[in-house]
Amino acid sequence: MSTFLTYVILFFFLCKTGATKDQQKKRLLLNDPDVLSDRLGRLESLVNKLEGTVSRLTKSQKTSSTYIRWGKQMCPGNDSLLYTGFIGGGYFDELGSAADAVCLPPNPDFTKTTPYRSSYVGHMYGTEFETNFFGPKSFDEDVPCSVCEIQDGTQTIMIPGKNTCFNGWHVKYKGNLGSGYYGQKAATTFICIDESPDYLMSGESNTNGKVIFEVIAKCGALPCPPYHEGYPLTCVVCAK
Ligand SMILES: [Ca+2]
Repeated sequence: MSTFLTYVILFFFLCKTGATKDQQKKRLLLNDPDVLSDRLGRLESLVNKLEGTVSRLTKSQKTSSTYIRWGKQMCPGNDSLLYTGFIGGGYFDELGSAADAVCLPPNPDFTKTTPYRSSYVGHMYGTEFETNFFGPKSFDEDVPCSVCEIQDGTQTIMIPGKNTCFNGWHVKYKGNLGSGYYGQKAATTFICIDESPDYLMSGESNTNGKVIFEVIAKCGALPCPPYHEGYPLTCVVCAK
């Protein structure tokens, strides 16, 4: 038993002595100017590397996104206006019309400046509201659009059927879903028309072109509820 106690005491003594020597070594090293200089150098190098990483990450996070505000001549909030122009697209009564809508700029550039005579072409028309649904006396009014760059996020999404955004996203603009009339020849796509649209100046006459109607729900494969037969669909553009 006494031998065992002797070993235990010896063990703790050796440990304590070892720790004390280590501590002394550390104190000595920290008081050594060469060691301090070396450590400072390594720290500076590490800080430089970290600064580079932070700078790269900050730049990559500044990558923003654009969206089109259909029916409006300005962007919401602090978003930058790239340009405001005219909704362009295919003629409503032509079978081969391009289906999509585009936001045409007001200052187009041309490389060919004589009228092209071939019949084998695509057509670009302006766009009219074809009902009074979208705004006061909107029927036949020509419709503008704006291309906006978001300043407070990097992603945008258009949600048909909603006029609020999900958690973590914020509303850029909300309004009503628009498309062509189902009985017309041209295919179209759904676009989100601002709830309070502007009209192009002097555009109230009936000249047709691409035309926009409200979109209503049709129950069946579409579950009702939550949808309702005949209810016009809202829409929202969200960003985060
Ligand atoms: Ca018109």
